[in-house]
Amino acid sequence: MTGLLRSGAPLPASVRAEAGKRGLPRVVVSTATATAESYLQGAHVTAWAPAGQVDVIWMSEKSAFAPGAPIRGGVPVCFPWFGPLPWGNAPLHGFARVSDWTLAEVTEQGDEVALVFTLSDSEETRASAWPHPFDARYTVTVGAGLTLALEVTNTGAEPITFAEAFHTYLGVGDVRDVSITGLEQAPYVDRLVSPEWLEPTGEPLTITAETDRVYAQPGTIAVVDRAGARTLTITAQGSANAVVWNPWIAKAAAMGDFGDDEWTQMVCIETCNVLDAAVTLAPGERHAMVATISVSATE
Ligand code: TA6
Repeated sequence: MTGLLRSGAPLPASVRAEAGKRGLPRVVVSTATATAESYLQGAHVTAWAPAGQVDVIWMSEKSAFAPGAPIRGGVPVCFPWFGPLPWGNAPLHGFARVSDWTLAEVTEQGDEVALVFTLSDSEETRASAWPHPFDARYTVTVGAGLTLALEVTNTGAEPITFAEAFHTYLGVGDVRDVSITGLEQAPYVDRLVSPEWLEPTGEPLTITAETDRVYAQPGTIAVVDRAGARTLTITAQGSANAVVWNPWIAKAAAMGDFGDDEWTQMVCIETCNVLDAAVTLAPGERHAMVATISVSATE
């Protein structure tokens, strides 16, 4: 899998390119501080484990890894829309996560490795439900933390508006024994009930049923994973929302690429700009959304 890097430059010793599942190309990072992997399809991170930790990123055993189909688990990059579109046969959560990104740069900085993926408008995207010129640059920095940075530039002559999300699947010991803090003061939409914004709950979120909520202006979010004896913390910049999702029993059973019993091992904490926080860029403008995930022992 040489030549994966657009420039043709050799990869650092800590990074290898290989054929991943179902032959889809991926890059694998192995350093003293962490291991990680990302597929070029969707620039989709499918693994990240700091040294001494079990994987923080959850993957379904049933993910299809089919060309052009969403990978179940990991960090889907949702762009330029979130969720289903009310019109057209558009893929759920946008075309970015089912597109082939280019691995433009790989750099080692101390004990971190930065992978830079790029995606721009193409004949295919211009024929989609969102036919606008754009450049997207997605930097995945692998170290004792995982930093995801999506920069979108409006390369056209008209304003563009888009939604975006890191649809991050986090692995937990048992989602029924998890407490999620940082959302106590955030208004939210319960997408299972209605589109109206509800008052903040004032307390940590626990998962006791199918959960699909959009929060406005969340703080730093912490997933206290008691069964996994660790806390996963997500800090964000350039993001107005967070989504919390767990399919619970029935929805997990209804998804062909999701094991019936897997729902207890994951929770999605999605750093995003969605609903009325969709991003509008004037021609030439750029917007960055950044999320950093870190792991600590649970007090
Ligand atoms: O972000 C939550 C959500 O929109 C849920 O409503 C459910 O549709 C889920 O995403 C689907 O996730 P997927 O990885 O299949 O796109």
